[in-house]
Amino acid sequence: MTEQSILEAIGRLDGMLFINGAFRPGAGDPLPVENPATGQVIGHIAAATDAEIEAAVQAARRAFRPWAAELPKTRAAALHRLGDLIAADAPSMAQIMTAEQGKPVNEARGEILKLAEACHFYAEEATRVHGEIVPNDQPGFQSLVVREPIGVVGAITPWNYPAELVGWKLCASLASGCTIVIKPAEITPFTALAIAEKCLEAGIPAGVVNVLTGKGSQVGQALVEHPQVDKIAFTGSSAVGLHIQQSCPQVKRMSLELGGNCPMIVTASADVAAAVKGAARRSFRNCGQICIAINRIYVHRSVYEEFLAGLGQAADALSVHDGLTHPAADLGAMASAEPLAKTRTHLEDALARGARLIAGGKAPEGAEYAKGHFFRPTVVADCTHEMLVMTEETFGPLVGVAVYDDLTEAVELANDTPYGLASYVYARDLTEIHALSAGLDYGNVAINNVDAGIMNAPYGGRKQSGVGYEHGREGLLEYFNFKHVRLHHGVGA
Ligand code: TXE
Repeated sequence: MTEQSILEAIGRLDGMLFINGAFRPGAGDPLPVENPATGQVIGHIAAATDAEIEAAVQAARRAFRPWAAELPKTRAAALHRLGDLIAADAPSMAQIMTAEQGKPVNEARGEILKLAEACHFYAEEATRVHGEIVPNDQPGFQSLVVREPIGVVGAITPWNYPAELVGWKLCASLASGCTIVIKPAEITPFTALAIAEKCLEAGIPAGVVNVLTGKGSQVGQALVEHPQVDKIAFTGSSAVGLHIQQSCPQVKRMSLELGGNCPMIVTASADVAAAVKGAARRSFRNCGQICIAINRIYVHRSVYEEFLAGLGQAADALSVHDGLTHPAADLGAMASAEPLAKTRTHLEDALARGARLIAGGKAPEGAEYAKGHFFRPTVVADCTHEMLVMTEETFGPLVGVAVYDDLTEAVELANDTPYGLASYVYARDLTEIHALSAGLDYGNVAINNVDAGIMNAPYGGRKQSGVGYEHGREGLLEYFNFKHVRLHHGVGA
């Protein structure tokens, strides 16, 4: 797609809301959306007004009973159509995502295709939500456990994975029979609106899916507080997640996928080359703007310098470019000035406290980078827990490396954080592998790989990384209430 055709594709979504099965121009104040690689304004969102928020929630309310009453195979067929439509339009949806978020087009297309896979996965799961018949302790009784969809879901999503982090909530809602009102991040609204277009094309009934744009503190907060929103599905910062929990005026179901500060441990028995490859991928993909990104690495002294040399070379070999003009680049622009500023702060703090710069450390040089939020993949070594890079989520292309001697010490350091989302281990000694997978206090432990989240296994964190799960059967059951029906046959009354 040319830049002009991208702007035309975004143009039809500019300022729009998706309410009750139709796009309508928002009546609220326009907020600009920028291309983070160039600073160019590519469109605007309308801050949804109270009346528009009410219209979306009421549309979802009205659509809930009929949608929940559909046969599972009907909901599954809609999800399969949606997955096919998204996959077919992946190239142009990817360009829209890159224009608003910055990740290179090839990476954006990969995310869109994974969203299509999620549609097909949840289509299959929709037809397998079985209840249970529980054996009773008294003759003549039988207990049935019935799963019933919760109702209207308010989904509030961030900017780092604008398709998947919307899609996982959308798919689970559609599969379970819930209806949904989505509030995407202010800086990445157009991907969510493009997904809504596919829902319309897929023939999903009016009101089942709605998209409101606007500021989180207004539109997101309105969904949290709305008495007719039955569940909140949130992905974002731990600070906002906690605020949502504390500010919600009713008791309602919540699934909160929050921040992380993920460690990696490389033991003396590790395949160091594999560990370097995994660390480079998981530390710098999407510019490190992912909750399961590796923030800090603990390396056994016997392989420390070998690992550092390898990771330094791997980081320096990564390409950084405007993701639209260089679709195959390894890193694009960071999504906004905020994560870039935080990355610089963590880097300066580490160097000031004695860290050693191994790779990167500054923005790439050249005219193409002048107007965007670019930064080289950066590695600092000899880190300690006095440094922000080892104790706070950076959410940028910066990773801190520390040396260790004793495995127990490495586990203590890795667990020394209020977060508990994902952790990574490279080791070939089985005793070490068992000790680490048991000792690491995280929702996900990846051993000799860096793929912490797959669609058919539960994905979620503990501690300040959130509550609830996405993916898998567990992720779908987050959208159901359970009803215990205790039946007496009347025999032997
Ligand atoms: O998250 P925010 P952002 C972390 C990461 C990152 C930080 C900020 O540390 O640096 O969060 O990222 C809406 N009531 N993660 O800005 O601010 C907001 O409009 C209701 C980890 O994306 O939490 C947006 O739609 N909603 C995470 C959404 O919440 C509110 C992925 C997320 O915004 C609100 C992303 C309010 N008061 C960020 N304030 C992960 N686990 O991957 C904001 N919002």
